[in-house]
Amino acid sequence: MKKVFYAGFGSLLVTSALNVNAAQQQQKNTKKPNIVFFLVDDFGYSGLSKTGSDFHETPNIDALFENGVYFNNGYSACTVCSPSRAAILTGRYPARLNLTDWIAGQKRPYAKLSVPNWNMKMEHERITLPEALKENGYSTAFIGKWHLMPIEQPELVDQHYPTDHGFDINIGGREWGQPKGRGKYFYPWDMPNVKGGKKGDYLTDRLTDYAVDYIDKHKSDANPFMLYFSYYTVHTPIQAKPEYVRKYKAKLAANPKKYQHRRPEYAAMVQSLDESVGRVVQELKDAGVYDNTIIVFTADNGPYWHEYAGGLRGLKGTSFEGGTREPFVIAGPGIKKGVVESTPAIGMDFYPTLLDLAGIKLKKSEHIDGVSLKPLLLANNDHKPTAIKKRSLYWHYPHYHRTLPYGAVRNGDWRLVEYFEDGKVMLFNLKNDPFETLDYSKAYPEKTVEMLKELQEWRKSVKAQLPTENPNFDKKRQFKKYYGIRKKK
Ligand SMILES: [Ca+2]
Repeated sequence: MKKVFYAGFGSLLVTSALNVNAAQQQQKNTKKPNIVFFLVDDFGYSGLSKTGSDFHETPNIDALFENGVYFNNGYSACTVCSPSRAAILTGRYPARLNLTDWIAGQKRPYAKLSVPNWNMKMEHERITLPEALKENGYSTAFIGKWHLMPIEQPELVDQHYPTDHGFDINIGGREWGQPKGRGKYFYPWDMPNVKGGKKGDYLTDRLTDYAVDYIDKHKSDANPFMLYFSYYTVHTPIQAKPEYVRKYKAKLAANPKKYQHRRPEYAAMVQSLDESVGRVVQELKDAGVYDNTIIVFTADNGPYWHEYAGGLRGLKGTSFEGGTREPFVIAGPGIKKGVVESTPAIGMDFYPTLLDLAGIKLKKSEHIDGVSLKPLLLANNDHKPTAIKKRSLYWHYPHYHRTLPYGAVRNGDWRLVEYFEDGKVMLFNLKNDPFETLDYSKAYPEKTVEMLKELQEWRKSVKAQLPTENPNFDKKRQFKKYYGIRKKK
């Protein structure tokens, strides 16, 4: 009897263990994919070896391109930080959010036009991407630069941390558009929840420690995670590890005329970025979750400091392609590998695309300006992405920066820019002239009128705010620049 009992108990244990294994297997098979979202600051189009840099060394990021689909007509939603970031998180055009400039924007009180009274925060009524994922069981972590807090309304700032918009954890996110700790990119950090470190430690490395640690802690969870790694790098101040700077100085000195990208300090920052991506990907592999993780790599606007965007016209803060064309890669389970996709895509598309790839019902009333790129991503796919290929993309920047206030529309190979001060338009054909050297508006008047009308109708449809005549316009003082926060009395 005793023996039978033990035998029975033993088999119960075995059965139970089998059930657990089966359950784990089942869970593994049905568990939604994890998401790792790499968002780089001020990176622009050509900072990677893969996208044309002849000087930077980016083997780890380039490997993402080999493992996924690279949209070589991928765009950020704006030519500056905060609007692009809000567009990714809400799936809405900055114009529709009325969040149209970096926070807190440039002040030009004597310019010809007064900029509209724009919104320096995401409204809580919006269901953000991390909130939509949380509704579906995801753990969510934010690491790095946030730059979405209404600093001109100090009483509201505490309601707009990453943790107020769908992230369980915030490491380092504040109102800052760049590192503002005493050491900037070096210790001491003085950032929310960024602990530890010693003299000489580098911010990109420290934030990567947190990313690696987060994956390790959540690798065995029953539920999936989204890690949103929003780098402070490669925004100014340009500060890099001295040993890497020495390396790139030597590289440049050995072939001084060879390179288009030729800033050793910047190249050294890019190397730290690349190592960070490599460490996170390796951790995904070591943790056994790589095969069930979607990886996104993109940036929020064009390059600022190193003044080269792969030959594209313009940089951050301009109306040209160099301001908004970005590396734009999506890799993961079921996604084609090493494919270059030429269909234009934009920051708002990530929200519906990630939901769709995770098998989550789309929230069409939220991400209304994005489309799911899934039909372009999957290897086995019957869906014809005709509508995605035909759609137009729009930009609305009613602000002064390294540009006059402007709007733009891209359809197919054509791109039209309209400047609001004087109504000047420029028409480019990106197929014939990717560097936007030729204005076709006079040669193609019908196309110009058609696209201008389309842009204007779109602005009405999203209730875009336009600048107005400035009663304080002063021709002599119009270019005086006011940076940063308006002083409160
Ligand atoms: Ca930026």
